[in-house]
Amino acid sequence: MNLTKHDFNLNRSDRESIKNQKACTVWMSGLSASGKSTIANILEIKLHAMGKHTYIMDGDNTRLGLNSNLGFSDEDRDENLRRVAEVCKLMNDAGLIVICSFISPFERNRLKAKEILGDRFLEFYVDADLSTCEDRDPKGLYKKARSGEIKDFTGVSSPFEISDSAVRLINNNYDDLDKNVNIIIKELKKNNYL
Ligand code: ADX
Repeated sequence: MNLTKHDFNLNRSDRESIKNQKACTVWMSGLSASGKSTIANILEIKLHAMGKHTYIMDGDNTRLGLNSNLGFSDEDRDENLRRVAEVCKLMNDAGLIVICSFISPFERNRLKAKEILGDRFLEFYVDADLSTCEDRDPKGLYKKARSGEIKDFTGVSSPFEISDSAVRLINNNYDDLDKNVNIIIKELKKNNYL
């Protein structure tokens, strides 16, 4: 390929040290409307209040920009998540704590992200019942998927493979949100990221 990695003088730990933090990627998988982005939002507010420099990567947002050429076929989801993981790697290299909210439906997607991010990858599965997600249906997408207006919709016409290796966050009720954010913070502490 005629490419050689260039090593610059400053590295991740230099960048981390001026921020007094340790970079990692909190990766949340789960059905659409399971609460991933809501948890990401609360988590970011808490980490920010602790003086940590964070960034949220979210499915809808990245698909409106970086990944606007991708749809929801299995291959496009693979590419969507590969690119996202590479961006997380860059942000970790920049010293940031990244919070990801992506359906990431296939085991191979999470394994690939882990392969790209190494031991800085912390995986969580936001577990809300399909019926709960469908009742919430904040964007009306489940309704469209059931009527056939949207194809390949996760949980309806496209599969979701539950992760065995992730920390499970049961998120069926409003009351679960704070509890789940605290579980993530506990995991971050346990792994010496906080
Ligand atoms: S992933 O499968 O590639 O990880 P991602 O998290 O980026 O998905 O995007 C999911 C978001 O796209 C959903 O929250 C929903 O708002 C929207 N969306 C639109 N079409 C679909 C679809 N067919 N399946 C799942 N989500 C969809």
